[in-house]
Amino acid sequence: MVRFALFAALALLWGPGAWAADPKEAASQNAKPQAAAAESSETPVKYAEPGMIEVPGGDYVRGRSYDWPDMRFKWYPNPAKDDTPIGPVVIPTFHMDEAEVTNGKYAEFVSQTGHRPPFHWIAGKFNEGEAEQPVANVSWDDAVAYCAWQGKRLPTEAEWEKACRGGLEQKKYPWGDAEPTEDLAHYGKTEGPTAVCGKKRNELGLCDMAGNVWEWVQDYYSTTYYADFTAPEDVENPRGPKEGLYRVLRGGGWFAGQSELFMTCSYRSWALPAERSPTMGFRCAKDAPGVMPAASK
Ligand SMILES: [Ca+2]
Repeated sequence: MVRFALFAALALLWGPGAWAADPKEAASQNAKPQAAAAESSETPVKYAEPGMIEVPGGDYVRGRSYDWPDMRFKWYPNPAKDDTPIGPVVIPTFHMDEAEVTNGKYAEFVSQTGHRPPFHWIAGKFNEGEAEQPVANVSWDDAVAYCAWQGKRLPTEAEWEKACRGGLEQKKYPWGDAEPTEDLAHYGKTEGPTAVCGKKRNELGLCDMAGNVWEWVQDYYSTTYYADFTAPEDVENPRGPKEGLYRVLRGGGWFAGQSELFMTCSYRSWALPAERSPTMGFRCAKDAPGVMPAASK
């Protein structure tokens, strides 16, 4: 337990910018792509529109509803409690990309718009064999620009968490409370990300909500956002703090230094919007037709 606490404390003291940046050193340019795992979903996926899945609106309990084994120690770092207290939120029905945006899709965007490619692409092109891997080394602004080009937007933090949970209530992970395995998530690696949708989909049919790459969401980050969340109107379609330095990242990534706790549906990370890391990508969302817009800022 103490070892766990020390690790968690170190990870936090290190700071998210630091540990988001750290994998850059681990990600060798010569890293070989992982072979795409076989599609493990047996239930046919129900699409709302090509590549997108409807996330039913309604209320759910947001946040971490269980204790970490050592969090009752007085010295436990406060930022680790940023996903508490839990509370109900209500979001409208929306559409979510089934998968993280891939290199292949991002390359179309780069070629059609002249937008800057990720800095590790050589001569503006991703490595052969990596078309189906999630794009990484993209800033929050790159992600926003890509989604806008697609007629979409980033999901809000509350939307992302609802999508992660699917129909499950107050569970740790997209699949329930069982600890992650190789079949469920791509994590604990040194080589890099893997082709999207190679692991078991969640109940809604969404891929890689835990692991593969961290995902930018729309909201600004504040450590005390959930604790400050007291006004009744905050419950309805929350969109995060009005301002901030950092943007939220969700879902954990492939990198070995990032433990299971980062892959829970409640875990909140953050980075400067300009940060680009081999562990960080994104997916887009969209208002459902005829439903009140979710994010306008
Ligand atoms: Ca992910």
